[in-house]
Amino acid sequence: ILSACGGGGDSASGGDGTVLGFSQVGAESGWRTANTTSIQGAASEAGIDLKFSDAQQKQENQIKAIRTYIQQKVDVIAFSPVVETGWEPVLQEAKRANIPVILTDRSVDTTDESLYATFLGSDFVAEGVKAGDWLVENSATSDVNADGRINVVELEGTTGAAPAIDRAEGFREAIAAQPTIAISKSQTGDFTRDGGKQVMESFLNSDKAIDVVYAHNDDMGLGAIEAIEAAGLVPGKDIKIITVDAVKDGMQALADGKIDYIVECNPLLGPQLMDLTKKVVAGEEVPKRVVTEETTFTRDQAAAVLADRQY
Ligand code: GZL
Repeated sequence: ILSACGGGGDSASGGDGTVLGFSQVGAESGWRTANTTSIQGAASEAGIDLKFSDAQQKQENQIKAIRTYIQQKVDVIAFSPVVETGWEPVLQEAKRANIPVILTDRSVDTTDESLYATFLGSDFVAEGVKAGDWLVENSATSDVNADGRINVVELEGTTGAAPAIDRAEGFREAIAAQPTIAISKSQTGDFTRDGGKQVMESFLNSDKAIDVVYAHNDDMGLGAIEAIEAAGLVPGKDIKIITVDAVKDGMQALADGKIDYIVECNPLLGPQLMDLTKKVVAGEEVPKRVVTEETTFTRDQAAAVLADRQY
């Protein structure tokens, strides 16, 4: 879906005529819709003419959109790569067309760093480490099975996506500090609420001794809560839940005691993206990597900030 929105390129909107072509992953989660809102709002604020496309989580749609932006001779292309691999051909085409590319949110797996000007987004490995560290620090209070082990099941993000790969890696790095913690099952729920619910239903059907769910985003954690309650169990009590994002619905569940800990992944990348876009157009140096600022939330912390959350 290609749509033009944001500040017009003409002087009437105070715009400097910069045209930014953006290919978004889709609208799969609360995080994603908040990210889109931030980008569209920031483009209007900055007077940048935004051409926006929603790839519905399909890489071929993102590649098509990038090719369209190249044909339209936009000033800058930005996108959030749905998966890490398969981008070099279309990024070579953008480079040959002298159109700079900004990666936002997720990164690509390439050794040729000349294919993009900068990558603005979170450190997903660090997010996974924060999630694992919390479990290690709270493993004493977590219900352990008769065999003294803490049985973790993992709801993975989209297969091949940087946040899924890195959040899995960081979590495993952290829980290695506590050998009683073991991940018994891991399956993708594709970052969606329905995906998390369906996978959690299958986990519960085959395992009655689950102690912890580690979900790579709030939406899958919220789906898992539906499955846990449908099975007659109490989320946050019978089964502890750790998620990543900190969107409103996740923070509400945390404050309500159904989720135990949330690692924030900040979706409000719009203003920084527009600042980087203007710098790149002006030919100014930009850092190759801009890491997003973000924190973590316990139950009490969520309750304290819930009313003020923007998304
Ligand atoms: C993370 C982002 C992930 C979110 C999910 O930066 O790519 O994709 O964690 C979203 O909610 O679907």
